[in-house]
Amino acid sequence: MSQVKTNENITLYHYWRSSCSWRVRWALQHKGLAYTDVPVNLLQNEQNSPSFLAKNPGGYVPALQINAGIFGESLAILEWIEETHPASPLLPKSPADRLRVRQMCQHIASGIQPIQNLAVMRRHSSDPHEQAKWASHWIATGLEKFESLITPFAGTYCFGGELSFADLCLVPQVYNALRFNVSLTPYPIVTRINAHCLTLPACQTAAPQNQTGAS
Ligand SMILES: N[C@@H](CCC(=O)N[C@@H](CS)C(=O)NCC(=O)O)C(=O)O
Repeated sequence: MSQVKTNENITLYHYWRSSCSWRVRWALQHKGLAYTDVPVNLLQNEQNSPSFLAKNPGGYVPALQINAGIFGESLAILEWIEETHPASPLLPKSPADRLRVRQMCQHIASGIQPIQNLAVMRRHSSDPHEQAKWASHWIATGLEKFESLITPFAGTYCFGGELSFADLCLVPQVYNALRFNVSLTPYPIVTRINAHCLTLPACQTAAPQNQTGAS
């Protein structure tokens, strides 16, 4: 990715395996925006340390520092990236099409991901086996509905022939699905889009295994 000249000084607080962080890393890479990365180790509960909570009171990664301000919520961050760096767009042109892409994003970001978050799984059970069963159930249910949702619109990507926020949400969610042994066989469109996106250099550079601290 060639880097774009930008007036912002960007720092990303993130965790290598966090699907929400991957969305933002991918958008930054896709737009060619340079950033400093600061790993936040979720397994060591660093997201709840006083120093991190002072940065993002939500206690979640990712958080993006832009010059003096620091912001949480991956989809809000994606919107900022798109608004301030419109080249190589990640949203379609018409409002109705944008609405459809945002619907796809929310299906994953509000409907699937939160239920298999670390804090939620731990609250559900202290047994790792039970936690995994919980996560795989909700991911499979969510992906089944996502497959139906995108069926009328999908092309190479979730929405037609152009990469969009929806793909940035889908691929990290599929990564989580595989971590929890969810079979992708019932979701052929999701499987095809995921396989294609994984060939994109920006997606790869942003992928979990290529981040600091990955094991
Ligand atoms: N809605 C938030 C959710 C962020 C989120 O759930 N992040 C996860 C990692 S993907 C996290 O920090 N989990 C820490 C925890 O569960 O304590 C976003 O999209 O940024």
